[in-house]
Amino acid sequence: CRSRVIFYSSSTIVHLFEWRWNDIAEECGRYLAPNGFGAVQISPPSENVIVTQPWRPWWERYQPVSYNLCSRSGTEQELRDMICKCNAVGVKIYADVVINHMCAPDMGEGRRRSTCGSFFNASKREFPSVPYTASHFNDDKCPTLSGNIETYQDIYQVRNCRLVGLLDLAQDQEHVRGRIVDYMNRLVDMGVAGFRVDACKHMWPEDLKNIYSKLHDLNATWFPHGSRPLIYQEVIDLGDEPVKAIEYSGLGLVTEFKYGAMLGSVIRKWNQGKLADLKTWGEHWGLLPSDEALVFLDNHDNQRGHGAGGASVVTFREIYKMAVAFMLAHPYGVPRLMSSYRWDQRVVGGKDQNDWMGPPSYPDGSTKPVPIQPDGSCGEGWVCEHRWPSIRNMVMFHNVVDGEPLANWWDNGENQIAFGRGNQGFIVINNDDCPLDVTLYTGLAEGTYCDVISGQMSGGCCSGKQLTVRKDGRAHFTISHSDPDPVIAIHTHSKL
Ligand code: LM2
Ligand code: CA
Repeated sequence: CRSRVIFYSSSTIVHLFEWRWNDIAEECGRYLAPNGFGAVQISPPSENVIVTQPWRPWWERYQPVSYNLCSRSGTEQELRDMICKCNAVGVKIYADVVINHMCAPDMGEGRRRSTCGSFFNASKREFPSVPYTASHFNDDKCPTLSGNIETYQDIYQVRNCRLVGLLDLAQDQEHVRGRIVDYMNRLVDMGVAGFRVDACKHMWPEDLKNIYSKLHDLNATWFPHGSRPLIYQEVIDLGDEPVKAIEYSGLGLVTEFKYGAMLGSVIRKWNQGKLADLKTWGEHWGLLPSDEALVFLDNHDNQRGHGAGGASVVTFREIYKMAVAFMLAHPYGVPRLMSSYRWDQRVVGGKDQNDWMGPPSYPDGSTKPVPIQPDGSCGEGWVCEHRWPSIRNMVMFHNVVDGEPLANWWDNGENQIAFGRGNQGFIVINNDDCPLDVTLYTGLAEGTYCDVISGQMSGGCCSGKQLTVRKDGRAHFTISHSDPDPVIAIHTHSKL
């Protein structure tokens, strides 16, 4: 495996939720690298409990029983092979690591109920293949009678009690930290470039700091000597609890949950929200400093009513493309895209009864491969948002304008906005119920540009709308409000 030369910085992460390692390996070479994606977030690679009631839910992977590397996504060898192939084409792998807890105590015992066949006894809190025993859990420190987190207003409960009943590991013990560090270092040595750390809110920042400080440098086969793992920590801070995202931001990036909740609300025009308000989008909205924030519209939890973010978050089901275009055009944060699978929603009393449903799979529970159709979309229930043409093209826009400041903002005071990034790119969005028809200063050089939302450049030809930037840098834009994609985006690499 050798590395390709990269001419632009590509930072966009795509979460290939529940994909098999073999499919990710192919996707890196055939699609992600050529289209400028920077990295893949993979589902947890560690061995987990097999849940059959309900049948093989996606969330069984958040109940580890060991740090052996086999799961529904594949074997350790397949994982290794995938990491190698992706690194070889310059696509980084970030592993989702579940280190706050093990499985729930009522998950039984034996070898049959774990994805690699490792023995465990949940009720006795014994996980011999790590090994962990009862003394490695936090129960003695948890102040509640149930042993579970009962209120999020008490930081001791949040950190030392069981999250939704899951056996809570004592990261203040050297033994526990050591097993976690060994696990993460095995992945670093295999070539991952970093981690999405699950449930950080439920671990003490000083323990995490200790763990991160013991991680190896990235594998020098693919990364410059001395490179450190990139860590983004899942901390849900919507502002109403005593645990704050800033407690973690010195340690790595932090997931900014306000981003998707607030942007979704604005795009839905809830509470008098309008796109013009986004002129000050970023820190002014109470978001973390831009260089500390991992940003996303939806994640695997809140797209199905789990986790946090609420009803305002947008998903593949609606208004996703406009929101993605804004996110990838705007300089705030490190962006992550969701790549989902479909499931049948059955909402009863505000709750989706099918929110547990796992990925497309065979009757024996094994995950189906991701087939690619002739038109480039995915089959078998895989949504593949990252393959939607306008989303793919906005990933390249994001790369082309990297490092350029927000420039030439325009709005109509309502839901029509436009902005540029230095003199490298320009985007116009119409979320009003009336046409947009306006001449704007773009900052771009004179010439004809191809709109990458309605089409793209290929072989010197533009398959979408064409925009003419005049000598004075101005261009005339029209966007119908009935256009299914009421966005125009042009950049220096889409010049005819
Ligand atoms: C996360 N971030 O902090 C993950 O993003 C989220 O997906 C995980 O919850 C959670 N933390 C723990 O890793 C998911 C899912 C839960 C599910 C847990 C454990 O959202 O619903 O809980 O994984 O599999 C399930 C049941 C729940 C039950 C629990 C324990 O849904 O009802 O609680 O298992 O048996 C009694
Ligand atoms: Ca904890």
